[in-house]
Amino acid sequence: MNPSRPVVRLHGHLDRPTELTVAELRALPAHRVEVSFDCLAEGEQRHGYEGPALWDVLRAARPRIDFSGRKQRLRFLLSVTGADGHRAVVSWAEIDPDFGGQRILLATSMDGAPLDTAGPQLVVPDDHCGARYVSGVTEVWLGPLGAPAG
Ligand SMILES: Nc1nc2c(c(=O)[nH]1)N[C@H]1C(S)=C(S)[C@@H](COP(=O)(O)O)O[C@H]1N2
Ligand SMILES: [Mo]
Repeated sequence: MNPSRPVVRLHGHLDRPTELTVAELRALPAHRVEVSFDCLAEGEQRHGYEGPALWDVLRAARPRIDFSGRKQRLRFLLSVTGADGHRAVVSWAEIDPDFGGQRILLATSMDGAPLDTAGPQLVVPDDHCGARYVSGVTEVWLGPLGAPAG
């Protein structure tokens, strides 16, 4: 990986797994959001982010999910990993317009500053806590949850 031009690896249950740079993410329709979230360490943060919806990024990679009904997709989840190993789960239903329809973004800029070098940031506008705002995203995995064990 070229550290000055980080890529996000989209993998898992996808017909078109791929690696995308921040510049390539900008080719998708962009959304702009102003958010505030609470950080346990730093207190309240306010930022403006711009970037494509995670939903659009994933649809382009062709999720191997049966969309004929609505129940089949509910066991799918996304695992989003940052460059430092910080990782958060997003359930498919959170971003699916038939369910939560949250406008979760993979931001390509923060407060007007491009994230090409740092890598994109996950933006979860409805979260009160900032911990899912995973920065320097390197990996998004999509897959189904197996039968609960243990
Ligand atoms: N990769 C990565 N992203 C991360 C974290 C982290 O430790 N690693 N911390 C999270 C936490 S706890 C918060 S509150 C926000 C802080 O975002 P900010 O530094 O942009 O204000 O980033 C989140 N994103
Ligand atoms: Mo935080």
